[in-house]
Amino acid sequence: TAVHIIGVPTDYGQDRRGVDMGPSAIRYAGLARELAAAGVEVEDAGDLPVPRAEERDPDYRTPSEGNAKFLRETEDVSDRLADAVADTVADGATPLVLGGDHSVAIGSLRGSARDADVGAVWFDAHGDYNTPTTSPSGNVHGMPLAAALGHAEWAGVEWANAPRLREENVVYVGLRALDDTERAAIRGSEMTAYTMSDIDERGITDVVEAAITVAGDGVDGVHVSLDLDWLDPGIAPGVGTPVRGGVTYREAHYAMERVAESDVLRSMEVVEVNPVLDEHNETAELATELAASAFGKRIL
Ligand code: DIR
Ligand code: MN
Ligand code: MN
Ligand code: MN
Repeated sequence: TAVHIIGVPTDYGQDRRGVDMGPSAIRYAGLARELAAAGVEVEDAGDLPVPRAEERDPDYRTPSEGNAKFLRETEDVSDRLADAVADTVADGATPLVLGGDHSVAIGSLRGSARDADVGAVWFDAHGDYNTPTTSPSGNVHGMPLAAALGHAEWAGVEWANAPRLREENVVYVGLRALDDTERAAIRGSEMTAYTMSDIDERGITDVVEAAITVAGDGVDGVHVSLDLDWLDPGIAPGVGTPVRGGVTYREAHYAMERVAESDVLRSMEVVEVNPVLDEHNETAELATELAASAFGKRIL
């Protein structure tokens, strides 16, 4: 496998500055070296140019005038990222997108699903299924799955939709923090949701196996979205919206090892690493190790 790294230093999608340094922090933690050690051919495509949030006006509204912030900027980044991801896949390589906040998933999903049917596994504490009118925060990092699936006000928003991603092939793993409207929308959808309670009850092996099977059913490949707040904040403190009770170091590694073994990975992103909130770049180091596992690194 060849992996192409695409950095997307955005922080438009949430309120804490610093997540735009995620791509640097992850590279500094040795991503290319770790992937090479895993036997992967690596090419670093650098970062997409992302204008600084301070130089922009967050207040442009629509889709359908909700409260979503920086939508114009998010559209611009999503368009360019979708092209980069689609081109990478067309070249026969696997894109590894480094966020930035989770709004980058809009572009990743649209690009990955441009010429193929794809599923998605969402490793996250959160549902990321808000819309500009249901969102309590107005932060687009809480909306990318709804955007890609064309849910509610996101319907027909061409730059945000991934028409060849179907709800039936979208699976959450490790949910533990949902907004009320989000909870209702997820219950009413065709997505599959495994919460932390499911992991407690069935174990990570069983849950991840089921997730990959559902996401990969009848599609050409699977997009893996890894939000570092999926992990317990004790081991991943450098995230903007930590939620206690997350997965452990070994559970996370096992899940990524299983992703590698399943051989369905079409594209991946690692998001929400914020080195400003972290003391020794621990979270970026963890992100690096987990990406290496997802691309085939083994203990023995
Ligand atoms: C919250 C937080 N549900 C929101 N979402 C996060 O702002 O919509 N997603 N942190 O990862
Ligand atoms: Mn997220
Ligand atoms: Mn999250
Ligand atoms: Mn456009």
